[in-house]
Amino acid sequence: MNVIEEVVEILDLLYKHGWDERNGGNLSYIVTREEVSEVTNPDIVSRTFKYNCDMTDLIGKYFVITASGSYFKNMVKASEENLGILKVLDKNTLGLVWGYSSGAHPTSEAPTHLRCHIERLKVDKESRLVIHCHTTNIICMTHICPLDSKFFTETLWKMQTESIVVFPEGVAVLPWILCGGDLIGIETAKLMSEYRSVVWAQHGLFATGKSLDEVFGLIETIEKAAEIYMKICDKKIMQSISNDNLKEIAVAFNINYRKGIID
Ligand code: 2HA
Ligand code: ZN
Repeated sequence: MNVIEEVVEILDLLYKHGWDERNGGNLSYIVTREEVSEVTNPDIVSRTFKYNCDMTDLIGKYFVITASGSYFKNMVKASEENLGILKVLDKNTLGLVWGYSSGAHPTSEAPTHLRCHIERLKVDKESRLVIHCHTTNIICMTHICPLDSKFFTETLWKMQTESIVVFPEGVAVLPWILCGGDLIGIETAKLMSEYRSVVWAQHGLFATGKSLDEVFGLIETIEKAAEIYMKICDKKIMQSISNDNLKEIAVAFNINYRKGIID
């Protein structure tokens, strides 16, 4: 499979899980020149897009980025319309080398994605992927829980044994902020220096990582924990995972979990 086929497979799965209705969600994925060459000539730029965010750290890199207004539902049948491959040409410019065949441009969240990549690459040189999606139960939690990273982290860790193994750094939470703008991008990117996932209140999730499988798995695990929470939050609890249980998991799996949550 080439990178476009790999990305389409994940976007289709996100759609089928119900996390990307209509034009909800977006993705950006760093791909190598060799991977781009399997799809198109990496040196022919057909259009450019200007941004006022500073992309100096990303110059020369290629990205697969979902199109503005694209429906994940349609990715399999119309990937060339709904996806683009772009090269960071200079500090403020993306150049299109493939895709957006109906004249589209990158997702409105592109500057947020690029800011997140810059922060993640500072702490993890192998980081490649940012996915934004509208995970139902995480959104539910932001209506009824305190919008506090510590609360979300502890609660999600305690919903199932796997949580602390999959996201030992926890999850960060932002209050409601207008999407598509600079402020939400700057605030999300700041949190990305410590977290791979950031919850947007009443909106969804931003998740990052090294590979399509890793990030999809992170989203699935966080959303599964949130689903369990939503199913039991109004029930009488007979027993749950204790702080000591979590510490036992951490020792057994050699997990360096975020301190200050359960200790
Ligand atoms: O692309 O999800 O946050 C549509 C969105 C904006
Ligand atoms: Zn969204």
